[in-house]
Amino acid sequence: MGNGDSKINYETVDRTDPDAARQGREQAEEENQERMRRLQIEMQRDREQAILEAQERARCEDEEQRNRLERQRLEREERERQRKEEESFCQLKDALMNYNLQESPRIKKESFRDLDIGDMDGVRIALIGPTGSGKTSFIGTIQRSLSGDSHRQTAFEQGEGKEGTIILEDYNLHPQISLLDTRGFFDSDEKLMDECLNIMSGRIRPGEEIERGYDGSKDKGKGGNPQTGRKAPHLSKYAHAVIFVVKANDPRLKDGKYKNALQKMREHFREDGYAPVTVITYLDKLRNEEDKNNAFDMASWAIGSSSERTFFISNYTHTSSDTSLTVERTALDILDFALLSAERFIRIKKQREKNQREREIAAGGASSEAETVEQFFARLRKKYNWTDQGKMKEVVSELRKNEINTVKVLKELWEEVKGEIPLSIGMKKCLEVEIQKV
Ligand SMILES: Nc1nc2c(ncn2[C@@H]2O[C@H](COP(=O)(O)OP(=O)(O)O)[C@@H](O)[C@H]2O)c(=O)[nH]1
Ligand SMILES: [Mg+2]
Repeated sequence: MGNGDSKINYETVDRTDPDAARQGREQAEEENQERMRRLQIEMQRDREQAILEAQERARCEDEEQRNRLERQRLEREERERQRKEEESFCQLKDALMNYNLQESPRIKKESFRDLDIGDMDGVRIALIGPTGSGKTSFIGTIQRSLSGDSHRQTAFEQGEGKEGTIILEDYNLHPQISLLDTRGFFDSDEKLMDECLNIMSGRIRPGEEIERGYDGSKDKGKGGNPQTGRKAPHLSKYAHAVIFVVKANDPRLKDGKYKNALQKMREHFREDGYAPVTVITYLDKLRNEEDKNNAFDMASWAIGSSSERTFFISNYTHTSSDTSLTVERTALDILDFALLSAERFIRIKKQREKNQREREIAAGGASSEAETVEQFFARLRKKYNWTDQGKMKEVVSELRKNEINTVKVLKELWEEVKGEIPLSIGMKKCLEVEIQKV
């Protein structure tokens, strides 16, 4: 890392103004709820009709009429099945539209118990795959499945000449979900690929030299972009889940070079705790089950993915954009699965952070904001060989009376309380130094 002249541009794509986006979301949500209400009415009507038909069937003696009623019954049952499917799709859509990591994660809420995720502003899902595999179309398909026609296919409308210059591009799909489109990834040199992976998986740690990676060239006006010019990415800025996107029967997948690159990435991700999902696009070009099996075998040979984590989809494209419940259902299922995977990743990372903090505190090392005042004083006592334990207890209980329980609060209120703390000037000096380090 470090001294190469490679350059990664990482920008947030937001083509709509926030107000319009919010309005679009509200409208889409209302439309979806209206659709659910309509379905419920229709389903109720079907149920009523079913009762009437059953009565009619019981009365009926004529053979021909009985056959007619039987056909009617089968048709109605088929209709009911479709409506149930549509309803379940609308419910998933509603849940995803209202997605909130803190309030309503897709994993059990208790999974985050004892972990502070208040600093996470959502989840980011990275899409990885060769040029032409359908990444951008897939983003467009998800966007449309989630927001209906209100912001139709914004991901499709990107400028052409960008490929190759912008390698990582964030789409704000939803206030809490963004999709990271990796462009021209496979075509660039290996060093650049490494750096991309490092940023995505948070392997480049705070303090390392990566500012140049976050090129601020797109940062003109608008008060700056929070993604760019950032020195050390916070967990909330990493990719939290990975989706490999490959085109069904893409001949490149047979090439050992691609296989190498894909498996190298997979290895890299595994180490970091990701469980990547695979999406095989161009389902519309597969004629039968055998084609599908072949496509799966080829993708799985190249990526090493398992069948439980692999999905097939026919993306919405410029030429095929008729609304399809099957396509949208698949797109949202994949999104849902990826969110789940992202949340598990966040949980693992947060748990690791917490363990690390506790170890550091126990070892008397670097302090943290969450450290309690007791822990803080215990640590300082060891470090500076303070002997007067009674004094220490008195100070802590004085602080506690004033609702100062953690070092963070102590730091914030230091100016107000420092005069009142019953400690020697020397001890206060040490305290001051340590508080500054927090
Ligand atoms: N028939 C079909 N075409 C697709 C599908 N997904 C993408 N495409 C087309 O494949 C081409 C490349 O897709 P694009 O999303 O730009 O790929 P990217 O380079 O990975 O972002 C475009 O012409 C798309 O319209 C699909 O599922 N079926
Ligand atoms: Mg693209």
